[in-house]
This record gives sequence, structure tokens and C-alpha cells, in this order.
Amino acid sequence: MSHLLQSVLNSNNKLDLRQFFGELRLKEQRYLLRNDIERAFSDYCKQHQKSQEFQHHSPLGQLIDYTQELIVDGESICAIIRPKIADQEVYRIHEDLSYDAITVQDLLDTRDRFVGHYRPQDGDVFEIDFEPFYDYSPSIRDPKNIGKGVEFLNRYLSSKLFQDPREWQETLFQFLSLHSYNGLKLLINPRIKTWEQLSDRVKQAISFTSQRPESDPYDSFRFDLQDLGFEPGWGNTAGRVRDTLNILDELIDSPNDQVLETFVSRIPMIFRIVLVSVHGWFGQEGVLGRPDTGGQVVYVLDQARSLEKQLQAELHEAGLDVLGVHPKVIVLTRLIPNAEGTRCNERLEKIWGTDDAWILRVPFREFNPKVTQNWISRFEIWPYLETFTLDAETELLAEFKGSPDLIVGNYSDGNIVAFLLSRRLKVTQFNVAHALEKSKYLFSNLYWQELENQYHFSIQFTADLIAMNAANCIISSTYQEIVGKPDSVGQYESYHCFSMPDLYHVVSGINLFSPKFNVVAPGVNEAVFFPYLRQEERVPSDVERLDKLLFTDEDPSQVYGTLEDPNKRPLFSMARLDRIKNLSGLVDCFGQSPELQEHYNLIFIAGKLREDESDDAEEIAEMRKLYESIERYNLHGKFRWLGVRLPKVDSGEVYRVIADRRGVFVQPALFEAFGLTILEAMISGLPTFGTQFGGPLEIIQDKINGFYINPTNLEEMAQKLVDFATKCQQNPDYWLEISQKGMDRVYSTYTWQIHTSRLLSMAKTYGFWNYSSQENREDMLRYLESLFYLIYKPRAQAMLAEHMAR
Ligand code: UDP
Ligand code: LCN
Repeated sequence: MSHLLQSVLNSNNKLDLRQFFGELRLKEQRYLLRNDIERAFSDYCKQHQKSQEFQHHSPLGQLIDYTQELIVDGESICAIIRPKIADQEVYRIHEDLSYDAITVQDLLDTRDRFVGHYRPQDGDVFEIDFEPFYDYSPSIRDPKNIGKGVEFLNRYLSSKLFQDPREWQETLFQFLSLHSYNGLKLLINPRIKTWEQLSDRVKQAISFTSQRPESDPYDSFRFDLQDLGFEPGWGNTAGRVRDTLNILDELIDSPNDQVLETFVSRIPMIFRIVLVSVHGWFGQEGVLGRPDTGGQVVYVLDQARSLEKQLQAELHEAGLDVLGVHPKVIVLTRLIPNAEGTRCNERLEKIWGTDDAWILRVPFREFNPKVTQNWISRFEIWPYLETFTLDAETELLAEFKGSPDLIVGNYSDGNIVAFLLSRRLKVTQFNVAHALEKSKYLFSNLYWQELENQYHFSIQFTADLIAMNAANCIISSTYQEIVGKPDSVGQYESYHCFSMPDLYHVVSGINLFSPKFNVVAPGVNEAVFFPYLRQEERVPSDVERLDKLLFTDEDPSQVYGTLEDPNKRPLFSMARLDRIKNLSGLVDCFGQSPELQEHYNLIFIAGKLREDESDDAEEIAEMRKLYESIERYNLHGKFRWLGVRLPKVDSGEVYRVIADRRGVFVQPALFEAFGLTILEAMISGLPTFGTQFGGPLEIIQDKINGFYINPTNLEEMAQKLVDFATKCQQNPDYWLEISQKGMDRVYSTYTWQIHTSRLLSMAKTYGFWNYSSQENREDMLRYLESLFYLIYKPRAQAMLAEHMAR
């Protein structure tokens, strides 16, 4: 029974519900999503002169608040109610307001009927259901703990292991005996044969190391420890070795989850990491701002650097660096022969500022050189990934001189490659998604057939399902990426149940309560993006050059627009020319508000300026919108559009130059999965206005260290910016206050150091979990393989045939 629906029926709102539904039935729109429902109800309230109290707080208002979808299906209405996060109830409400709960299958049939693809006479549609595979694995109960998988797993693992001491002792003992690096035995050797011996020797080794000065180097007592049965990996000094052994001793005598976690995160078991990011232009220069090429590249490069640094520090503390144990990180991407001036045609490129981190580029096999020689959109990449994986495997093994210890996929293509690679190499698989398409394009699954030519979602969503279920761990940047907000569905949640009419029905696509989900936010490159106040680290000639570029230079090849009054407060934005980034919405907002124009100049950086520079349909459409708005609102003299792709250090300086002039940063995206530019702007000290749809909602704390904006309400957005400028005029310290709090926010919460130390500790815990639980994932992996070979592959091959004909 629906609690929310029932309270409407028990109240005097019952008539309103009947009337509201009656009016919906007369409308042309039959399928209403959250926004439509809100609008329809608000119209209803206006028309019937209902109070604000009624609209928001009455039982009906509450029901509407929690209703995600309404499908008008003949005389009845199908309502999807989400009473709390990660929970869903579906009802068919009849004309007389009697109602029945309906099954997921019924719901998917209803959706198919809506798009005219319900064909029961043809037999049943293929159903994909992962639920049975999760039946035997642990599951988080409270939705607010979703995304804290590793903490949960540690507690679960400890309670399970410690229940049966014999088994647990055997597991840990075996696990400790397992580790080595290039033939160098680590941790314990066969002189320790049993658990009892281990427990005994640990105490002896503690007492031995206690007699030596804390800072005594490992090398000076290595052989004494070896005699006792201990190999390298415990620490670099007598103090550190003793410390690690003490943790183990505690784990042996009185095990608990905290000690287990601390101990496992000290085990040296990760040395070689692959980060897979296949599509686009993956490089260190001249690639950002192109279609498909933005934050993911920044994220992966920064992560690679930080992982190496963190691993180096860990291996140093473990005493292994002096024995020649060094970490290696490889970013695996595709090689693009026609590199258009980038270095994407080079097989191997060292990542700047690292000792042993590389970009390894593997070409797609030459099926049709007209296609594979060039950049390929992320929507068209599917036919090449399986053979890419095979070739990449050979190259990775050669580069590493062995197998990697961890594979991290990025986005749908990188994740499916990570799945195939991990399966072949039997290595832990992590996924990162950045921004999946399913929730970006409304109804992308229901209308997949109409969209197939352009987007090929049937392949992409299948790949997503396979990769996310196969992953040992999914790293998300925010909580809402997994399960959304009280009023909106999360990116991963959207895979839980959906129909691909005529292809398949997903009745349980992902278990959101699985401990595989972990929120680990990215950081920002602090060498490039740092506070404007650090004058000593800023190069005066760069500051001057970029100030001119932003405000005064006249170079029609890269800048459009001149400023009548360059001294007005700059309102700055930087994004790819992607529909979702909504730079055109920002220009409209600016254009519609003379007050906003009084206070600010609008300055934005978007990789390009002219249509003939692009062959991407979305990009061209966005440019057209920008030009139209500029003319419509006659913005000449008030804006500058920079069509430049700046080198990294310059883009860092740009934010600071804007901050020097007490400007603001605006991120107006219709949806932003995370939003690295928000971090970059905030750490630079720019008061930041970020979209309330997506990651910025978690990064920014409204009115404390930045502001939320609703990019679908231009008037309100303009007002917030005007209010800020007015407040700053009255009290110049206000700008300084928000600026300072923004910088503090990033330094306290969003650094790569925090990110990678958590990531590595997770990789170890999941490694230990896989080993100790002996969880049989083979049945699920086989099921995933069949989806790959029976759905993904034939569709990718059909696509290849089409590419061959080009
Ligand atoms: N960027 C850039 N030039 C541009 C557009 C973007 O250098 O013209 C950089 C920006 O500094 C940030 C990244 O690209 O580091 C964009 O990341 P974000 O997460 O904001 O968005 P995405 O493009 O990944 O959707
Ligand atoms: C892709 C996006 O769209 C952004 O929201 C993220 O910040 C970026 O990737 C890095 O994860």
C-alpha cells in the first residue's frame, strides 16, 4: 500500500487528485517526467487558486513531490513514486481512484505501450536481471550509507571472519604468504609455517626491533628479520617495522574492523596500475575543449600523477623503494594517426612531473582507414574495443614486464575494456563513470531505436550494464551520482529498471546497495590551480598577457567581442561547446537582464569560435545559439567570447586574473556530473555560482562558500548574480569572505592526495575481500560474458559493417 497515496485518499484532497488527473487525461502530453509533473501541478494550483500551503505541504502536494513519473495510459494513470532515495513504488491509479501496485514487468510493458512497441503477440521480450547474483553478497541497508562501501565491507568482513577464528587465521596466513614483486618475496617466508608460529614470531620480531633505535634503517637488520621468517615490506626503519608488526599483533590477539583496515592498507600489494580512457583526444596539451574531451582527461592525468606519488610514498615507508621496487602507472588510450597537431599519434608519452607514469596509445586495427585513422566520436567507438583490448593486453604486459595489479576503467568505453582486460588478466577492476549518457538524454532508452543511428545507445547501455556489474568497485565523485536526490534519480539508479523496447527489459540492472559503490571525489591539480593571493608563484608577464587576452586584445581569429568598459566586474565561464554545458543559457540570462549587464561584463572561454572549425553537430548547434543570442540581445560591447584552447598553466592563471579583478565564475550546465571547473575556480579564489543540477550541489555549500543557480530559471539566476554584486559594492569584504571560504573548501575536502590514498586503500581491501570471501562471482561473470557476446558484439559488428562502407 502506498503511504503517500493513501494519505491523499484519506484526506479532503481526494477531489483535487481526481480533478488534477482528470485534467491530465485531457492533455496531449501522456508521459510526464519530474519537471513536467511539477509544472502541471503548479499550473493546476494557479488555475484553481490554491494556496502555497496546499501546493507544497498538503497530502497531495507531498505526493506530487515524490512522484517521479506519470504515464497516462488510457483511463488509468501509472504513477512512479519514490518515497525515499533508492526506493520505488509503482501504481496504476484508476479513474475512480482505486489503485493497484504493479510489477516492474507491468511498468516496462506500459512504457513500451507508450512508445508503440508493446507486442505481446510476438512473445516475451528478453529480461535482464542481476538480482539473483547479488543474493549471496552483503548488502548495505540504510540508503544514507550507500557509497560508503569499503567501510561497510570492512565491518562485514571482520564480523564474518572473526566468527570462525580457525578459518580467519588460515585466510590471513595464506594471504600474507602470497605477496611478491618481480620474484622478490615479500612479508613472510616459508620459515613461518603455521599461524601459531606467525603469532609467536611477530612477538619476537617486535621485541627485536624495540631494542633498536627508531630510525635504524631496515637494511641494517634485514637478515635478522629474515631468519625469523620476515621478508621486506614491513617498514623502512626499525620504528616503522615495529609499528606494522604491532598492528598485526593486535589483529592476531583482538581483531576488529579498524585494525583490519589499517593493516590491510599497509600491505604492499599494488605496484602497477592501468587507467583506461579510450576515446577522444587523450593528451597533455592542446586537447581540452574539443568535443568529448574535457574533465575526464584532466581527471585521469591528475589521478595518474597522484597515484604514482602516493605509491612512491607507501613503498618508501614499506622499505621497498631501496630494494628497487617502483610503481608504474599507465594510462591506456587509443592512438589517433591523424593527430591534428596533438601528440595523440605517439605510442608512448611520459606524463610530466612523474618518474614512471606514461600514456600508452594503442591504435584501433585498420578496418577502414578512413575511419580508424581519425578521431572517432564516443558514440561510434564500440566496434573497435574488443580487438583493442587484445592488442592492449600484449602491450601492457610488455611495458610492465608482468601483469598489472589494478585496472581502473573510465566512462562506458574504458569500463568495458577494463572488464575484458580484468577478465583476461584476473585483476581487480575499478570503474569510474564521469558522466554517462543515459541520464543526460531524456528518454534515451525508450526511444533508442529512433536515436540509434546517431547515438548507438543499445550498445552503450549494454556495455554499461556489463561493466558496472563486473566491477569490484565503482568510484563515484558524488553521492547523488549513485542514487540522486530526494526528488531526482541518480545516474547509476537509472540503470536499475528500464526498457529498451524490442531489445530487452532490465528488471534489475544494478544493486545500489552493493558495497561496491564508493564516493571518492577527485581533486584539483594544485600546482596549476592555486589561490590568486600567492603572488610569489605567479609570473608577472603571464598575468599581463592573459589579462590582455581576456579584456582588451583584438584578434578576430580567437576573440569575438570588445568591452566598452573593461573595468566592470567580470562574469566568467569556461566550458566545452556542449548542449548540456549551456553556455547559451548563460548568454540568454545575461542578455535578458539589463541590471546584470550594468554590473558585469560577460567573458567566456569555449574551445572554438567559428562553425567551420568544427564537424561536431552539437558543437555547431551550440555556436549558432550563442551567435543568435548575442544579436538578439545586442550584447556588443558587453561580452567577450574567447575561442582558444589554452595551455594548462594559462588556464590556471586565467582564473586568478579574473579574481584579481574581483570577478565571479558561473557554471550554468543543465546537468554536471561533477564539475572540475568549479573546483578550479574555487581554489583560485573566485566566488563561484554553480548549477544546482549535479555535482556542484555537493561541492558548494550555498551562500557559505559559493552559490547555487538554477539554469532553467534565468531570471532568478540573474537576480542572484546582481544581488552578489550589489552586496559586494556595499561591503567589499563580502567578496573576500566568499572567496576565502571557497579556497578553504577545496583544500579541506577536494585534494588528489585524499583521493588516491583512499583509492589505494580500497584497492587493497577489495583485493583482500576477493581473496578471503572466495565469493563466487564466476556465475555472474559468465552471464555478463553472454550479454557481451550475444548482444554487444553482434550490434558492434553491424556498426562496423556500416563504418566499412564509408
Ligand atoms: N577546459 C579547458 N578549456 C576549455 C574547456 C575546459 O581547459 O575550453 C578544462 C577545464 O579547465 C577543466 C576541464 O577542461 O579542467 C573540464 O572539466 P569539467 O569537469 O568541468 O567538465 P567536462 O568537460 O569534463 O564535462
Ligand atoms: C566529465 C564531466 O562531465 C564532469 O562533470 C566531471 O567533472 C569530469 O568528467 C571529471 O570526472
